[in-house]
Amino acid sequence: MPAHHQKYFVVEGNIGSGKSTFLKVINTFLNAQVVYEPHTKWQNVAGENLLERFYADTGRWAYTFQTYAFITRILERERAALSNMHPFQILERSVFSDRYCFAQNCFELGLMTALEWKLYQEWFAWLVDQYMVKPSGFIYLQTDPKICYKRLLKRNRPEELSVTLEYLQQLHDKHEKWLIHKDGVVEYIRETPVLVIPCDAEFETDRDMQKAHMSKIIDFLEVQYEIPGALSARIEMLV
Ligand code: TTP
Ligand code: MG
Repeated sequence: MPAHHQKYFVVEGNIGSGKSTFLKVINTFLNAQVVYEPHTKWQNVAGENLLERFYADTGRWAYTFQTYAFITRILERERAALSNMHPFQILERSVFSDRYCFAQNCFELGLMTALEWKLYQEWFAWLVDQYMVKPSGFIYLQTDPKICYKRLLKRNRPEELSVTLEYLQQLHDKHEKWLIHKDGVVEYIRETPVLVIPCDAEFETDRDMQKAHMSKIIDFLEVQYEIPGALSARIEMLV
């Protein structure tokens, strides 16, 4: 099916909130194609580690990083769509979290200049309006920043050593502002439904918790969007 015809949902949440772990659970239980965040691409751009540069000197690289994150997210979804045998896709983050959480935060902290922020917003608005397929819904993993921080330390990615609890708190506030309060969000996605899943409790190793999360997702997908086949295939594992 062509990429622009495919329905997709987005799992959103702070750094370390549990998105990748959540997508693995979806992959086990549901008939959906999961598309992970393309961070390995950011770690090797013609031999350079852009993610590392971004964290090492955010003021210098924020704008550059955001442009590359935008394009790689779109290409990753389209590439995956070409081989998708499932009725829909579920993505890890989107250009919208880039815009409303990460880029916005960089600007507010003075890590993007007013000029860079203006340029970013101009091309973002145009590309989103002219070219993007709208997400059918957001699945927001709402996790206490202190718990995100613990999970981050556990994962121990070298590029993320400079990430502080304070930074995670700022990003958390941005997610809440965007997905819960819909504050300052463009018309384009203001009406897009949001399913909130509290994710403070451990679920990486807790099968019952995983099933409880999946039941919520299934209700969200099937009741609201009537996606045929969403329940099929692996649903028997839920009972
Ligand atoms: P990830 O699922 O990797 O977090 P994320 O995908 O939201 O992060 P990013 O924004 O960078 O993409 O979880 C982070 C770490 O926490 C990982 O090592 C797994 C661990 N973890 C647990 O130990 N228990 C849990 O219940 C969850 C959700 C994650
Ligand atoms: Mg992840």
